[in-house]
Amino acid sequence: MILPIITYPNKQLKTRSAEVTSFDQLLHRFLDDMYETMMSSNGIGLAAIQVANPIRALILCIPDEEGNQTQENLLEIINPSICDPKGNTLYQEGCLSVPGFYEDVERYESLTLHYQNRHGESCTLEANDLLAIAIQHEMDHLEGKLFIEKLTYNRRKKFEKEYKKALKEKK
Ligand code: Y12
Ligand code: CO
Repeated sequence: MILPIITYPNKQLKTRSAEVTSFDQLLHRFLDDMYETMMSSNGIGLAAIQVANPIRALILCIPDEEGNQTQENLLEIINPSICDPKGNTLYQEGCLSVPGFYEDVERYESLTLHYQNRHGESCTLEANDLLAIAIQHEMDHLEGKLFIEKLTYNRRKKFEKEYKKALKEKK
C-alpha cells in the first residue's frame, strides 16, 4: 500500500521517533509499505516519520552503477546508531518531504552503522559515499530534523525564498 508522505512545514516531521521493540508482522507490513511508497515517488531513502509513523525505522535503496534500484540493494534499518564517523563531504541533497528543493549539505564521509534488521537481529555495516550521506540524512529524520536545518544562513534564506514563491504559485 502506498502511504501519504508528509511534507514541510508539517510539525510531525519535528517528532523524535521512538525505539522499535516489536519485530512482528505489523512492522514487516509497514516496512513493505514504506518500500512501495519510496519507489513510487522515485526516492532512494525514506524514514518512518515521513509517513507519519514516529518509530526509529528507515529504508534505503541506493542505485547501482547503472542507476538501477533493485530490491537486492534494499536496506531496512531499525534502531540505528553511528560510530566512528570520519571525514567531511558536501553533497546536493533532496528529500521527499521537501519536494522540489535541493541544496549542498555537509556530512561525514564514512561511518560504521549498528542497527537491527526487520527480525530484530543486530547488524553492522561500513558505509561511505552516497550510502553514508543517505544514512545521515535519514537518521536526522529520526531526531525530527530536516536537511534544510543544516544549511548555511544564505542557503537557508534561499530555501525560504523559493518556498514562499512556490506557495504563491500554488494559490
Ligand atoms: C542523498 C541525499 C539525500 C538522500 C535522502 C533521500 N532523498 C530522496 O530519496 C529524495 C527524493 C526526491 C525525489 C523526487 O522526485 C519525485 O518526487 C518524483 C523529488 O522531486 C521533487 O520533489 C519534484 C525530490 C526528492 C539520500 C542521498
Ligand atoms: Co528526507
